[in-house]
Amino acid sequence: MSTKSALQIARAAYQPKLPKALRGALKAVEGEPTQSVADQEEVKKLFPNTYGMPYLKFEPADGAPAKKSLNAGVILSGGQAPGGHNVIAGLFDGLKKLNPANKLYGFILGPGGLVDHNYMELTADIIDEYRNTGGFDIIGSGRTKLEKKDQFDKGLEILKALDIKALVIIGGDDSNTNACVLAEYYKAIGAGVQVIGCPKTIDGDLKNSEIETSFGFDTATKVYSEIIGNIERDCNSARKYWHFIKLMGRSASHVTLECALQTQPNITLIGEEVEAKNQTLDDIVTYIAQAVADRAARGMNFGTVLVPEGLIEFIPAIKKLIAELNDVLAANQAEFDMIQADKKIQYIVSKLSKGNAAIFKSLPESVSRQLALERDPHGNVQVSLIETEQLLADMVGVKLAEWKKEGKFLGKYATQHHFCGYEGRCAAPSNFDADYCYSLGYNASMLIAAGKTGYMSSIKNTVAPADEWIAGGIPITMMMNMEKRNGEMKPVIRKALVELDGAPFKEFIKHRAEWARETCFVYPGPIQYFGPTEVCDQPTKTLKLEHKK
Ligand code: FBP
Repeated sequence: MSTKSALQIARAAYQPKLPKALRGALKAVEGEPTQSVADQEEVKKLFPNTYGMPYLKFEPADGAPAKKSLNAGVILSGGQAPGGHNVIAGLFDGLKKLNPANKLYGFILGPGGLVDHNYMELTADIIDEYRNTGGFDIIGSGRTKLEKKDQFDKGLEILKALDIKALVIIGGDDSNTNACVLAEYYKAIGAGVQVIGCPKTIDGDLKNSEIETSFGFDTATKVYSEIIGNIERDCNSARKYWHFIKLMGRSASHVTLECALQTQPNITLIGEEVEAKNQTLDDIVTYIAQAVADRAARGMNFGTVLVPEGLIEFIPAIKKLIAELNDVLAANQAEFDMIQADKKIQYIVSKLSKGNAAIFKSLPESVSRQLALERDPHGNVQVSLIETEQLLADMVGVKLAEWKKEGKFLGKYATQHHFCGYEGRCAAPSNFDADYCYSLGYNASMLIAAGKTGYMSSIKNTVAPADEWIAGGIPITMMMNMEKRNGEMKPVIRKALVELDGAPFKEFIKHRAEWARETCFVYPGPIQYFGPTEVCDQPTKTLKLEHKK
């Protein structure tokens, strides 16, 4: 039997705050019809049954209509993010409030559980064990891509067998894209199953004008900022190391930017800026080396560098290489699969254009192997496996050694590297994430009750106290555009990257020269769950800056 810590026991009793908007009887009020963020004609054609639906907002209603009982299913999809259990708890409580006879089934280990008919009923005693805890272990998560008709049909068999009328998919942009395709398909064939999405990902890149933040970002960045602060304090105590810290966030640099705002390290790389400035790997290395040399000239042979996990993909030359690699792999998959493991790299090089082949060969083998050979089921490069922090630390060392010979660098340079990734994804949710997730889940049950499909659960006004949050639904088709995936144009949710004219980035560039020159470290300390509200209930700096609070 597993033993619980004192914090876990105390935290289990926390009652997440539910916005006023979700208390009592509700009615769904329709707003303006929507259209996709781009490529309207193509997206509309692909989603004839779910395109253009209006925004929804829940408002108080008089008396609750009697509800027929219904069964719902839930799937956790993709990378873990703090608060997932509270989404499920909120969904469960909402369903039970609608009708105590309602049942909730969880599909095991992600979308694969639906296709393989692997499920369990989530009863009150199971849910109670997981309230306010981190992780996705209540039913597990997975990255199976739900995209083919036979998967949808196989899923429908079990949904029918369990009399499930609504499915909630808790996932990132890829998983919600799949939720949207599934909603469209089930509606088109009259399957009688609603599909609702929930915005999850620590990466913070599933957001738009209507979704203010994805859940898990708040907790993960607070955990990482605590770790970075601790490293900074160690760094400032020993004054002998440059610490290179890679931060999770596959495609966007939101996590890195938020942690920089919280901890004020000496150097922070933002992938989106690297791309916009058309920088090369050597430009980045020179930039860091110069900051190291400048501090050394003032007697400071130490510092911290934050590196976003997805940096490598933002370097324009490497981005082009990855795009060609994707095309080459998509066009030659069958032949490629037959090639002996030790000949695969050679095969790929033979298919690349001259320029890309040269770049590919110039990369360290560990990096080129990752770019070429290892993809997740959605076709993404697994950047968490590329040790960019070590690569940069070593390349800066080589540059400084050259400068030493030329008399341009007279200091000392010793490095340590760290990766803040998996350490933060399953932390116990902060009050913000505990409340936000519970509300997202509860709100999903209200979207189900309102008979909606193809919507994402939306909770807005999140910089205000939870009481004032606004609840509703956003058609997922509204977030779509067309992008090339595995060599084909596909409808996908547009990822939100760091905006270089956005308030968080502007705040960062206002300070970065000073943070590089001086030692301005901030030590945020651990997440606090109990105590004064200014300590426990703060949203991220990103959210506050984006919503000007
Ligand atoms: P999601 O987009 O599914 O939320 O996952 C995000 C993430 O945590 C990335 O930051 C990271 O690159 C990736 O998952 C790691 O994937 P895995 O868990 O499969 O190692």
